[in-house]
Amino acid sequence: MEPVQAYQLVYNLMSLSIAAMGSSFFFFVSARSALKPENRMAVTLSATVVLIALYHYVRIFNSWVDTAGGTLGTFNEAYRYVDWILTVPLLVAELVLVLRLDSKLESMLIKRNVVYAFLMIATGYIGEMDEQTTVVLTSARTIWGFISSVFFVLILRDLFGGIAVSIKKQSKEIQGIFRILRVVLLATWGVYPIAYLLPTITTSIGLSVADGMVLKQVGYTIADILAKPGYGLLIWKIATLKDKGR
Ligand code: RET
Repeated sequence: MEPVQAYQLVYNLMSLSIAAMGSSFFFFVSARSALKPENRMAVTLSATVVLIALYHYVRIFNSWVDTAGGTLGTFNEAYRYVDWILTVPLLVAELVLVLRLDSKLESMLIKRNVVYAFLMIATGYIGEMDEQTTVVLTSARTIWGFISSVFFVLILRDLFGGIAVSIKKQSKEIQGIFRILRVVLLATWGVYPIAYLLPTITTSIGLSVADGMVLKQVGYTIADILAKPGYGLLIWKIATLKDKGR
């Protein structure tokens, strides 16, 4: 990729992300007030998530511009991790909350998965600081990435196993949307570990180190738009069905 094109691609995606976070914040705040009070919490969390992300994307965008895409100084990746460490536990919690499971199961699932989410991001961050650009199994990027993935698998195990049992008690419509939501979650959350490893494989597939960094930013940014506003819309849809008593 030409350096200028690469810079602009990421610049435009980050700009789109700011627009997506800001507009979806407005939507979630308006939509939540139309729900019955007992169904509002999950949508409130969606609004909180996109507001946190709006702030961080302004910082991320500024860092991209200030460092000319990492070519004039170090692009600050820490903003993403601060954003994720705050938002991923909230995203997990809203998924459990919107289903209105029995309160014992609900509190157990939330507590456990909030801890897993926190550890997944914290351990991933340690590896992210390693600027490894070739595949080396013993590099900090690979090892911490692996440790982080263990927590990722534990979250998926609860979402696909733990919750699945109580999902059978939900209405057919909610079961249908929940299935879509799970696939969306797997497909979008799965992009993060792939993007994380991209910088280490680009040189082996004939791309440059700079391409690897750009593709990682593209992957993280698109995944964030789908995993926050996109996911929030599905959560809102479930909340509206609960509202109608379905
Ligand atoms: C890391 C490190 C490498 C291994 C794994 C990772 C997973 C990250 C995930 C992030 C999800 C973020 C979301 C943000 C939206 O608000 C940390 C990249 C497994 C799953 C959903």
